[in-house]
Amino acid sequence: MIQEIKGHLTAGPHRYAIVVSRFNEFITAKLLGGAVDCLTRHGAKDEQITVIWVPGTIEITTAAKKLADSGQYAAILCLGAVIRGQTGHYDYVCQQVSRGVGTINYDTGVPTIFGVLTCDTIEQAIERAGTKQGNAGANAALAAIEMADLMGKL
Ligand code: INI
Repeated sequence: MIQEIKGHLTAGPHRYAIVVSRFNEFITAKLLGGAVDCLTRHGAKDEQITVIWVPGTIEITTAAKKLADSGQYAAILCLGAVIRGQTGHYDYVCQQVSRGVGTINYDTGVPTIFGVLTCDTIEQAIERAGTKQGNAGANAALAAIEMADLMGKL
């Protein structure tokens, strides 16, 4: 018989950390709202959620690594919004944060969720921050809840 292991979408007793970038706060505040709303609607109490603000997306991984190393959190949500400008800065920020989040996952084993928008236009970001394309913060929260539950079963 095949054994199947799945994470369920109940927040359980776990603690969740949300690291959110202040850069493009017009967008990231919406992602944060979506993430907190999703966590609480899946059973998390306020005391189980810690929000950490950082200056920009580049700084997300510095805080996330420290939180993962602390062993206090079942999952860490990384929320940011990188929007392409007229220079190559966008590419460096995207590379840094995606590599950083991946490294934290591998190195610490703490589910560290990539909830960073990487968009060509502000319109694309707005569409993913609670309008046409849903809310990427809420999606990140669902992944965090599922992974937190799953990790306890593996
Ligand atoms: N930070 C973002 O979160 N989004 C961006 O779109 C962005 N752009 O394009 O410049 C951005 N830059 C700041 C960066 O994350 C750092 O805070 C900064 O370089 C200081 O380290």
